[in-house]
Amino acid sequence: NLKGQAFPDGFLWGGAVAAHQLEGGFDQGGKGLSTADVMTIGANDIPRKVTDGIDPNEFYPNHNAIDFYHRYPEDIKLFAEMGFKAFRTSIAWTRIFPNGDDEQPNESGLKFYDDLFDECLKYNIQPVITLSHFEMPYHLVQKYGGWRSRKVIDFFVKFATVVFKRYQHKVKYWMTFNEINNQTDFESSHALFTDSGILPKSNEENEKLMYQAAHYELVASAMAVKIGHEINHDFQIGCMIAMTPIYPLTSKPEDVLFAQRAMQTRFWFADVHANGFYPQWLLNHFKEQKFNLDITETDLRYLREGKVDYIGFSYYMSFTVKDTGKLEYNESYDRVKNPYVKASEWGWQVDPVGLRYALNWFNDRYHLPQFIVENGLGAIDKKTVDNQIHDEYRISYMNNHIREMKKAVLEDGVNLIGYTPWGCIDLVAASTGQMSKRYGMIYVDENDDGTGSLNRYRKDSFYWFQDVIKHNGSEI
Ligand code: P53
Repeated sequence: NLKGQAFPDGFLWGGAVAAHQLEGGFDQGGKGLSTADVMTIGANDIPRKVTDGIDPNEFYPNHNAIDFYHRYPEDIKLFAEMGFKAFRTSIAWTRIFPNGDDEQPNESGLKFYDDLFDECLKYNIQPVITLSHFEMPYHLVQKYGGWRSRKVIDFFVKFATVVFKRYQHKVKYWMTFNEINNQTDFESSHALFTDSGILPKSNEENEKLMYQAAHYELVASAMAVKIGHEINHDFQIGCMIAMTPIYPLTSKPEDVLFAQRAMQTRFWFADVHANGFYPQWLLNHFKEQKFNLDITETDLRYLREGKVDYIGFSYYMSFTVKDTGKLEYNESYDRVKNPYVKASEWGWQVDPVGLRYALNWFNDRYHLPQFIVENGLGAIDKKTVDNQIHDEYRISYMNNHIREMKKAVLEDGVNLIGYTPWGCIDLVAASTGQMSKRYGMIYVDENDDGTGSLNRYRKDSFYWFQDVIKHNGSEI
């Protein structure tokens, strides 16, 4: 029983968001069009469309999102009231380099983040910054084909260098690419687009596209880590991995072996980030598939020299697989239902114990500090006539996850920096573009079609989390 025991001093309790999912102001302050700006709204089983530029007959939920661009002082004040020590957001690349290949950065975009970070620091809230969170300049997609192109490495590194220099006294914790390993699901409708700005053509092989793009991103990430450390030795620059442990359905050896290969396939990205080299099974796979990827000796040197300082990861759910008679894991087809866990309304398998498993798995594999930079339950909330939101399902989800995380830290000895649950304020969902798939502890009065007052309300989970932070987790 760990009740009464607190988390280590300085533990970073907070919340997480991403620029395109809450800022809005998509064409303000000189911002360029991003990949997130050309995605329409979808629903649970209706994929979002990606349009070539803006179609006036479509609705793009990210254009105005929850208008954080104008309302951030009010929102950060609410975060401070909850007791946040950290606030994870991303920098919209298109605010800094509207086209991605511009000569000079856009001063008004740089100024926006200066003001935003100052506002956080005013309340002793540390900004935790992702450089690329599911968006890139749309111009880089049109002109260079997104991360298909090696040229994009230079554009990204230039962007990273500019913001590292500019915010070196305001930001200590950074991450390079959000959920870089989501594109493992290379046949899904959007993983390649949101991670890499790639819309595969019919004559292209998605798997090869994915490995090439991921390689360029990993090189860009390593270069950024190296440059970042030169700019400020105190920087902590991490990767960001979507951690979904993959279990074998049974103890049948073939199930277990397949689950292991599935984990290797989904998490080799973290191997490269943290170890600085490719695992041999994957190099063998490239050879066997005759991918002939563009991987140079210089690239490999960068990977060795730009290893990450910590493992940042999201945790929402676990996956399960069973033997398919082959060892190659295909995420789009090979997942099965786990009979021991329940799923959310969006089909995400809720599994708090899997979080403790994940923390131990990462710890054994990399021996690095970890940072849970996303966790949470997407659910439909009801606001009562007197503006209350009784989201006990969310409280119970977070409570159960924090309890497992606490065992990992206090009993298993995992070095965990902090916990920033996802969408601490309601925002536009990444997968569906909906407002109604809510994660927040702060309710935003906005509907899927963008209508609503945009007023903010404290949910029951707001007061609950405020209490968790106040006691540094000792009551859980
Ligand atoms: P939404 C898939 C699986 C796990 C996490 O997701 C994922 C995704 C992609 O949707 O994304 C992360 O909003 C991501 C956030 C996102 C959040 O999880 O689709 O880093 O941008 O909003 C929740 O319910």
